[in-house]
Amino acid sequence: MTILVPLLGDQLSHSLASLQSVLRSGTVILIMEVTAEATYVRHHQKKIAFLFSAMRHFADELCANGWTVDYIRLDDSANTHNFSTEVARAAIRHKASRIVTTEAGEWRVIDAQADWTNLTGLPCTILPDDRFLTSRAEFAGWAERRKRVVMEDFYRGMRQQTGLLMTNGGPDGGSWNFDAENRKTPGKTQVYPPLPTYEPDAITQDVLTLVADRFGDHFGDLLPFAHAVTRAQALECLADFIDYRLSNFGDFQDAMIRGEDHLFHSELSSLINCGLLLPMEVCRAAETAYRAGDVPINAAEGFIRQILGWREYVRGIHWIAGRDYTQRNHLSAVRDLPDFYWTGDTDMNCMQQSIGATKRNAHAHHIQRLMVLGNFAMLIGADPAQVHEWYLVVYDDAYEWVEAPNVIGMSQFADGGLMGSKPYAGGGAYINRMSDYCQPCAYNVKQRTGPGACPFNSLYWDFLARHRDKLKGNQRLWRMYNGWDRFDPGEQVAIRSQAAAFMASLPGGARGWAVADQ
Ligand code: FAD
Ligand code: DLZ
Ligand code: SF4
Repeated sequence: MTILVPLLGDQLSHSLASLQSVLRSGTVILIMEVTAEATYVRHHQKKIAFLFSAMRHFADELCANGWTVDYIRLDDSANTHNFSTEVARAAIRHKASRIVTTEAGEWRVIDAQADWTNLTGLPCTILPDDRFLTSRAEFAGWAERRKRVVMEDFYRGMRQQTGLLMTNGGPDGGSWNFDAENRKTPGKTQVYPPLPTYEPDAITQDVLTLVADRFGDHFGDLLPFAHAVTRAQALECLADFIDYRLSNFGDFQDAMIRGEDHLFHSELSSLINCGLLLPMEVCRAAETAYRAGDVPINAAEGFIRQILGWREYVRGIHWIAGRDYTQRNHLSAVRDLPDFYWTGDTDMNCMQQSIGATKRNAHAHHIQRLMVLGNFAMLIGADPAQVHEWYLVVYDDAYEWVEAPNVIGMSQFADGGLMGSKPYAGGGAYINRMSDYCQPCAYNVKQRTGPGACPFNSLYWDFLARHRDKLKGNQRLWRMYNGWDRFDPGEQVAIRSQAAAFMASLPGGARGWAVADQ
């Protein structure tokens, strides 16, 4: 009798709970390429190629380590293209006596897993996903004990609990947070180290052909494809980041530069989120570089905070927020997301640069995601559910547990402040301060009204005015409302008319890129 271990595409860790709980003999690991996962939203072509190639390489590694793997390829003729029906088929094929699996990262798949006993008549053990540094229950317990679930409080607790960057019970460098040092703009002569690239091997080549054939009408550029797809390559990417980019990570964390897609970011999110890297090993690598004197504290702390703090925190929020989180719409925003989010066809240079990077790489860095793309969507009042779909489709690190809190919570304020204490709204001045996008733009960033005025400016003030009832009590916004109240009434009318005319001129939506049947 066989134990069947279904393993999902974002669970590619040799230390996975389900693998730890069974013996090699008498176990069959089931890995499934299924159309349902590639099309429940129509993921970026590079995202599908990356994941399928990583899954195939991981299956080979498992076999080399003595496991028996049943790998269902997308083009297998008997493939039923759905996790649950594939589990049922495999249970019969292998005469399984029970199922052991690791909990999925989103409600949709958790519900499917919960039905596997029903479907197969076999006992099914669902183990907690222990690749995070906090369990769901620990986070829920922590959150229950507070009035507000603030990331900074959570992060400090995590530093104490793990001992990361701690000496004698206190934070290394004498402070928990060095953000004040982390808002520099790189000079014109700044050199950006290239990312490691990987020539597609035979496995990846096969996957690229398959994706071009089956998903060639999905958003994004499939080629060139140079992504790491194995554990060994992922470790090389980590080492490369620590050696060449981490030391500048803190200083230029919020910068945006034309034509520079990566700057000093780690580009490790897709590798961590699919399981090829573990969050603790990544944090320890940064800490070790700091202790060796190779990187400054603001870099090591800034980076570790992203993983130990933000990544764990957003996952915790996802689970405590409940099943309807992606339907939340605190600001009652209903506009269709303009179709240039898919085509990049806009004369706003900041949007063009950020959408261009997204299309090329299935990646954009944090400030592009938050202060350009997300900010614009919130300012125009785009439907948060459509914004959520867009982010889930376009980024190769996007899974609902991490994407939804960042989009619905942090970026769109659609959860009314569960996650962030104020909306991340900004005008052109912010983008101009943090980037070199404005100088060649068709719009004038210094202008609020009139032909050629930067749309972010009027949209920003209009957003605040439009939502005054909901936002005026927010302590962190009183300065902005004071600013608005200081404009004379004629200027206020002109700003709001400018914003209204701009919004009326926006192109319609093109949801067909995100979901096939509407
Ligand atoms: P770095 O800048 O090098 O940061 C290091 C690591 O910290 C990242 O690899 C990531 O693991 C972690 N991290 C940093 N910020 C966050 C955060 N806010 N939430 C979770 N982890 C974080 N991240 C995703 O992994 N998947 C998503 O789908 C995703 N969607 C986002 C949507 C919006 C609107 C915003 C504002 C942010 C989103 N993020 C998401 C967070 C962040 O933008 C990406 O993690 C980051 O850009 C990945 O690039 P990097 O690996 O170079 O990150
Ligand atoms: C994103 C994705 C895609 C495109 N395809 C698959 C697949 O064919 N098989 C698979 O196991 N996983 C895939 N994934 C990742 C899953 O959607 C992810 O594991 C679930 O959403 C649970 O988080
Ligand atoms: Fe973006 Fe406005 Fe700057 Fe143009 S001027 S790049 S639209 S912020």
